[in-house]
Amino acid sequence: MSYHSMAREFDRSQISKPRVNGDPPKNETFERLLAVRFVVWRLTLDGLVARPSSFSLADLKRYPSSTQITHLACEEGWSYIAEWTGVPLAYVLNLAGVLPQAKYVVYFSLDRGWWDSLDIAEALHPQTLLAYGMNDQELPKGHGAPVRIRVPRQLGYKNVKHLSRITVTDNLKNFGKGLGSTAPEFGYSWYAWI
Ligand SMILES: Nc1nc2c(c(=O)[nH]1)N[C@H]1C(S)=C(S)[C@@H](COP(=O)(O)O)O[C@H]1N2
Ligand SMILES: [Mo]
Repeated sequence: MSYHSMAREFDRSQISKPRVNGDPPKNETFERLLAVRFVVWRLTLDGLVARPSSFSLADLKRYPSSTQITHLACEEGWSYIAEWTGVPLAYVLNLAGVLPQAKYVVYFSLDRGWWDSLDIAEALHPQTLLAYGMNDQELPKGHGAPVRIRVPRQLGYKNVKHLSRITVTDNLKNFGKGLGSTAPEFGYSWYAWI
């Protein structure tokens, strides 16, 4: 359970049948983005950073990529192993320059209802990815196109799909009910380490 421990990584032969939990966003913004294969999609990065930024999918794909074969475990009791490709969140945070007073990274979906947060240590962990690929393909619509966060040390719900914005903050009080995520509003824990 140390901050530096790594989630287990698997062999290609262990990749299993994926399962989708949650429908893609049902709004015009998402439909429009999908229709143009996300070329106008941007990921906003703001808050306690030296250089607030916005990234296209092409920008993210230009950065150093990382691939992992890891286990996604839903709190409801099912799981699967898949290969995920993306840019480490740490890389993108370092481009923007996280300010010293930062404590959490909060991230939001194009699906308005879904958002969650990580502490800075988890956000900078080498296995925490902004994933745009899954099992050697573009990230499918059901699994979070164009980009989702992949945090393999944490339960499924922390792995928010269809990202739209990331903000860096020193406290979680001003987001939603102040619990750091939608999940705790329904009785799940914010701290969802496996
Ligand atoms: N935007 C969004 N992100 C989401 C969800 C969702 O419904 N919408 N479901 C969460 C839950 S509960 C789980 S278990 C995982 C499932 O990811 P998968 O559908 O790619 O298997 O995504 C998480 N991220
Ligand atoms: Mo889940």
